Amino acid sequence: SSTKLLIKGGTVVNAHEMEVADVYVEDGIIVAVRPNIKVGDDVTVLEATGKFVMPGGIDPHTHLDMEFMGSGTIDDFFSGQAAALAGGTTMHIDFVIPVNGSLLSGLEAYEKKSKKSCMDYGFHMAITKWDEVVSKEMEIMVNEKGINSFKFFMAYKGSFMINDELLLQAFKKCKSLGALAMVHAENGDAVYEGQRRMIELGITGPEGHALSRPPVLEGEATARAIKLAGFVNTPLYVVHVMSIDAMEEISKARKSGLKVIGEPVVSGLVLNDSWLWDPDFITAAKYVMSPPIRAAGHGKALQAALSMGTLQLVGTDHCTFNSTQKALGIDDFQKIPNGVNGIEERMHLVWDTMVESGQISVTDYVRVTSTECARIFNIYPRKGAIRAGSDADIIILNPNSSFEISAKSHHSRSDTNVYEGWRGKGKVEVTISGGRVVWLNDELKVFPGSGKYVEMRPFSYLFNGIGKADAKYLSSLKAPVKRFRATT
Ligand code: DUC
Ligand code: ZN
Ligand code: ZN
Ligand code: ZN
Repeated sequence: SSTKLLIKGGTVVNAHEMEVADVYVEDGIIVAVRPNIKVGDDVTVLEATGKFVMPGGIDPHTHLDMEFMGSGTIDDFFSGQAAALAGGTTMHIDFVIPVNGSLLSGLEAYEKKSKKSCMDYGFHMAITKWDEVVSKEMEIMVNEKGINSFKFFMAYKGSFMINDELLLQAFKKCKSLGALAMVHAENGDAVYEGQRRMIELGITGPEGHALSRPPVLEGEATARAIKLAGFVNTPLYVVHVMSIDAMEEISKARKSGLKVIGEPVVSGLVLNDSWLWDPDFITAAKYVMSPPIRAAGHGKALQAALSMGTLQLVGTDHCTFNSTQKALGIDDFQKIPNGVNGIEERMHLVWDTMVESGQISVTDYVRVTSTECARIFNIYPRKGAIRAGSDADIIILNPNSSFEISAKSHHSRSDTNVYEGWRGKGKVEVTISGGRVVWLNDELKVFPGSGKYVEMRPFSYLFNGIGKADAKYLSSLKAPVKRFRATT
């Protein structure tokens, strides 16, 4: 059976232009985008006059159904994606965690977990140790499994962290595969020292988490990763940019021509660290994530960087734990499972904070919430565009209606929400996923198994020119200098 859908009279927004037009969808694909499309009465019509018709959001950074710090995240691929759809996000890219270091076993596990998906999704691969076996497995991931990005950890000393020597090998491997290297940039050795210091001082509460890993450690690791990636001439993607310190390193690198992508997450853009000092443990602990949410000025600076293009796209690091799980760290902040929600709130909060406030345009909104992610991970224009041939992942946003965030009404399984009580302008009234209306009149209609795995191919636009730059560099090297021993 073919589902036919017409979205009538809305302002269709893409990353570079907007126009009043109708959008006609058949069998999950956008067939036509132009004014005054005439259709028969077998077509479902959605009225969108005065509203924005935009590509569904793509969240580049989530953790669904993940084992982390002794706990499993509360949201799995069904509840997390249902929440996403209710908030206007129609695709996410989740991080596969290897099993005992094996990428293949890790992927197998995530293939099972994601069977219940109700929206499209892709995978990054986290690398939790580095050796020749892993290096070989990376080839399989890229060439056969549709994964074109690998995340390396400069933090989590004693578990995931890899040193600079291995990081360089890993970067070179990514480059040879045309895959994008990503880093969690915090100096793990220094974080370890910071944690020891807090415990010595008797600071065991959630504020100790922030104090033990200050912005300077994020800035240092970001700078180091950028310089090492530049040394082997491969692009770099810095996940969860939380501080001015890290952002300024990215800014400097981009000005010098390096291919560096910076991803702020919603929590870092709109929250500040004041909650971490709340006397109620759970209230404070729910804001614990790594890198930490920073003092107020950082978020504002990250917003400005996003508006200027210094940072390119917004993720969430959605990684939810409920109150009982957060309570594991009641005597020691190091045991609080790290992570906050955001997959459902991202589209609304970016609209409210960036567009409503006048910091970015509506077209830029589409770019930072959807199109740029699709381009970086090489799935554009299948995703990230409202145009003939693209997947029918579409939202209708009403700029004149408002949203309100609460754990009482959200669709995540988490019992708390770090954006509790937030009210704002601009509401996602309709979400269309793969041509099906899944969110309408505040009601979700989602089915486990309806989401598709989106394979991502290597060599996105970020790799353009790299071969040439390498050739130029190599040819600029002179032949070895012939030396003679001086005769005296
Ligand atoms: N940080 C978090 O807060 N959660 C998941 C992983 C990470 O790096
Ligand atoms: Zn473009
Ligand atoms: Zn991380
Ligand atoms: Zn993460």
